[in-house]
Parts: sequence; structure tokens; C-alpha cells
Amino acid sequence: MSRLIVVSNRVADVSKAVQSGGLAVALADALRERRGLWFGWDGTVVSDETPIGLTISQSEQVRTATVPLNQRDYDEYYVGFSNNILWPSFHYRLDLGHIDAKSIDGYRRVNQRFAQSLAALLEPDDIIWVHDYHFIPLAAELRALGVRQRIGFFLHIPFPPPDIFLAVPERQWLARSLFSYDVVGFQTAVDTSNFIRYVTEHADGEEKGENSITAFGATTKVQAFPIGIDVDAFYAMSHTPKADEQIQRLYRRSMASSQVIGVDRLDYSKGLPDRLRAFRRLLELYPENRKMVTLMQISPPTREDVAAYSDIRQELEGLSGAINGEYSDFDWTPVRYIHRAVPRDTLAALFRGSQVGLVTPLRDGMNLVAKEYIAAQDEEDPGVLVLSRFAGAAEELAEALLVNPYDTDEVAQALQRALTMKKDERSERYDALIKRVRKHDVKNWRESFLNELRDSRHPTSPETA
Ligand code: GDG
Repeated sequence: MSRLIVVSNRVADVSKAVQSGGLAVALADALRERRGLWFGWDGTVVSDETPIGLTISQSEQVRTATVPLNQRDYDEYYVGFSNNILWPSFHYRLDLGHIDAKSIDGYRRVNQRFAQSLAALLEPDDIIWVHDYHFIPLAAELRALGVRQRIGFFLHIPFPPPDIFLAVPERQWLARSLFSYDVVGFQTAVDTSNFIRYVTEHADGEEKGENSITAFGATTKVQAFPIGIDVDAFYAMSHTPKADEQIQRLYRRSMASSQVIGVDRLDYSKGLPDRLRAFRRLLELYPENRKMVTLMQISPPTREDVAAYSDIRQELEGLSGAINGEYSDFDWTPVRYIHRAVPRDTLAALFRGSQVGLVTPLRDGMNLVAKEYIAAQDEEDPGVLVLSRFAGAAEELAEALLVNPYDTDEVAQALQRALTMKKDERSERYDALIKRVRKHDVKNWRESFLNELRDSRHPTSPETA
């Protein structure tokens, strides 16, 4: 079996994967099985004068190779181009992007440097799997160094429609760079068709059948691979004696008989202020919920160096304070807002102990929280998922209560419907949802991507500009 090389911006500790969740869980098993190497940033920032060295370490048959970023790289590649341009524009938020030529240079420079460090570690039969928007040009840089191994790319965030992509600086270079990969994976059919539309309408691209597309003198495979979770592991985590105790404690300490839960990094794409406004609207429109329902919103901090993130924090704190000021009583607090990370097993217990999972991003690649909420439910008495139409997960999870997250009245009505839904309907929806979450679980995602990558070979490289 070929060795698997995973490249992602952050490299997780494989031995702690179960607690950290996300990509770490998704990739840890595959890396273990294939004597893998995980390559990326170590999360530290050093001064511009410090020489950048590679650190190699080993944990559970998985090697990690990491590098620090110097301050300039961090400002330009990470904060600048990745998180001030690509993240907002790929989430359809051109208004939040800050276009700056220096950050584009930094993005190219770091991709070039990462390619050089990685190329030196490669063996002839390796399969390389590159993750996310930080590394769109990595394969092109590797190819320029003579790397001929199979390289796949998976985009965890949405790919925007052509009209939006047209406003992204260096869009043609980014699109051309993707043709240096053998397989390009997106989360959903919508993202895939957005990319195909851009390439066919603006780059003379041509679809060749069997998911192949040709443009810039090269051919690549383009396909949706919806990411999932490890359903059994998450269910088990939410059904331990400790979880039972946590759920009991939750209700002993609160007057409320129902809990709505939201869990999201504090990111503007997650629709948090709109969600709080919808909850306030629920209390206005349906006063019987006062003293009966609590919204627990867990939002750990993220990317605090990006200005738009401190704005969202202030807005959220202001809104939860205003709702609590208006509606709280000595024995009930309507919004419990936690601005720090909670251990993963506690999250699993809280999902199970909440009657409604409220997942209302304004735009999201997939959204694993929606799948985790379903996986944690008791089969005999499941809760209800209220899900944004604009989360990638909505493409699969049609039996959730799908809402427009911008419409506070609609979300408030869906919340009321979820809180009053009879058990038969809850069970029927849950049965359909858990089947889908199981069908597209993390193993399926990983293996279908890697099988596609193993079987595909497009020896051409795109023409240079
Ligand atoms: C990107 C895309 C795509 C959250 N708070 C805590 C915590 N979490 C965990 C959740 C979940 C993960 O983090 C978040 O995953 P999401 O999918 O919801 O969102 P992003 O972080 O934006 O991820 C997204 C994903 O990549 C995968 O492709 O679905 O669309 O944006 O697992 O449970 N975990 C712990 N404490 C917290 O406080 N332990």
C-alpha cells in the first residue's frame, strides 16, 4: 500500500485525535494504516530573522513534519490571503475581504517553501492529499520541482458561484493551480458545479465525462465527497455514565425543561447574531417558552487576529446580554453563552441532552456539528435538528427542519415546531437522518477520495501563465 502524505495548515496530535475531533479524527486512521506522514504548520510564529527548520516526530506509526511560520508569513499568508481574502469570499462575503497585494506574495511564498520542504521528504510511490484553501497552489509548486506522484486536493469550505469567484484576486491563477492536482474534491454538488461553471464559462474549460474536466491544457477529476463523522464513536461518547450524569446535572440546575444547543467556532460564517435574534423572536412570538427553554451557545474563540472576528464577538456578547437583561428571571437565564472550548465528550453529552440542535450558518462547506447532533441522539427519544439551507450538510440532511438563517421569523417558527414536535414525527425524521449520516460517514469520505486518487492519473500539467 502506498504511503499517505497529508498536508493541512495545522497538524494535530494523532494520539489525541478522538478528543480534538474534526480533521484529526478523519485522517488519523488512514495515516496509521498507511504509515502516513502529516505535514503542515506547527502553529507557532517566530521572528522574521529566525531560520525556518523542519521538526519531525513520531506518534503511533504516524510521522509528523512541521514548520513554524515567521511573522511576515503569518501576517501575509495566514491572516492576509487565507483568512482575509479566501475565507470570506469563498463564504460569499466579499464585503469582509481585504484585498492586499503583499498578502498574495506571502501566500505564494509560503506555498513555494512548503513545497520545497515536502518534496525533500517524498518517496516515489507516495500518495499526497492536500487539504483546504491555504494550499490551493501547492501541487503546482510541487510539480515545478519535478514531483510526479499522485496529488489530490479537498476543499473543506464552499466554492462560490462564478460571479463571486470573479471578484477574488488572482482567481485565474488559483483556478489554473487546481489543474495540477489529479483529483479535486468539494463538499457538495453545488460547490462542484460552481467550479465547473467557472472553468467552462471563464477559462475555456470542457467537461469530458466521468467527472473529468479539461482546461489550461490539463485534465483533472472533479467530484463531490461530502465529509462525515465517526458515528459509532460519537454515539458511544454521548452514552457513557459520565454523560448521563452531566445531562442530569444540566436539568437539576436549571428551571428550563428544554434546551436548544448551538456549537460553532466564533466565526461570522456561522450566523450567530442572526441565531440569537431568532431565539429572541421565539420568546416574543411564543411566550409559553419563557422560563421553559434555554439556548446554550458554545462558541470557542478563533482567528482573533482578524478584525472581523473581534467585531462578531462584541456583537454576540451585546446580543446575549440584551436578551438576558430583558427576559431573565432569578431562576432562569434564557441564553447561556460559553466563549471557550468545551471538552469533546461534554459536547457529545450536551448534544444528547438537548431537545433541539440549532445549526444556522449563513454559509458552510459541510458543518459537522449537524451530523454530530444527530449521531448523539437517543434512538428512543430523539431531538430535532434545525438546519440552515446554506450549510453543505443540507444537501444530504433533507429531513431536518431546513431554514433560511437570515429570516429570524422563519427560524423562530421552526424552533417552535421543533420544541412541540410529537415523538412519532421526531423518530421518523431521526431514522431517515441517522441513515444518511451513517451512509456518508468519515470512513466513506476518506476511502472514496483515496480510491479515486489511487485510480486516477492525469500526467499533464497546466500551461504556465
Ligand atoms: C471546516 C468547514 C466543514 C466546536 N466547538 C468545540 C468543538 N467543536 C468541533 C465541533 C466539530 C468541529 O469543531 C467544527 O466543525 P464544523 O464542520 O462545524 O466547522 P469548521 O470548523 O468551520 O470546519 C466546515 C469542516 O471544515 C470539515 O470539512 O464541515 O464546513 O468550515 O467537530 O464539534 N470541539 C470541542 N470543543 C468545542 O468547544 N471539543
